[in-house]
Amino acid sequence: MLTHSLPELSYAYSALEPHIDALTMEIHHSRHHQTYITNYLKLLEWTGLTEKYSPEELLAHLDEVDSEKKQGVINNLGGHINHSFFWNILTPHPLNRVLSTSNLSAAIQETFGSFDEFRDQFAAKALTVFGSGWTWLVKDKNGALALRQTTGQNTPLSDWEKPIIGIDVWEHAYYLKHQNKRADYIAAFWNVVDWVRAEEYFSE
Ligand code: MN3
Repeated sequence: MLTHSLPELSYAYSALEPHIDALTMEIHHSRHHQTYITNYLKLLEWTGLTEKYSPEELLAHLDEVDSEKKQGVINNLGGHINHSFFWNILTPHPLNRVLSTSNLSAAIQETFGSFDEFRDQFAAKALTVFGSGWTWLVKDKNGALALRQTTGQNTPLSDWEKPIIGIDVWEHAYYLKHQNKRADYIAAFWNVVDWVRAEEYFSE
């Protein structure tokens, strides 16, 4: 379960090499992700809200946050929730990197026509997020698969949609290795997606 502290990765920073490099992983996790947590904890100091609610619960109780602090909390709490999700949808294990025959693969086939078509549409969305944001495969409120773009650290959870996979396309996620070539980073991402985990999220 997610807490208000930095979750440990289940793999080493270097474990996703050569697809995602160790230095990017280290800075992204230990600095960027940590900073989101530090920032919203500071904003909510003395309010008791982080003792009362888990991160996901807090997202559903933003009405209890002072109006002048709300956007800062949304940005930084979103950063914590999104990055915690992101680390778990990546894997160093070769067997997990394959989408085998499953409920999810059948749903992708049905929704997008084929896996290649899904991948092309997802990649096109990830490529066209303007500025900083994310692209997601989600299960919508009706249980159907859909693609979403979010800006900043907004999360599909705020719209009651369940992320199945997601890619962080903020420059900090790829600039060290790929500079401005976001398409190369998206291409590398497909090599490290944990489809076993995605299947679990889809089936929950
Ligand atoms: Mn990031």
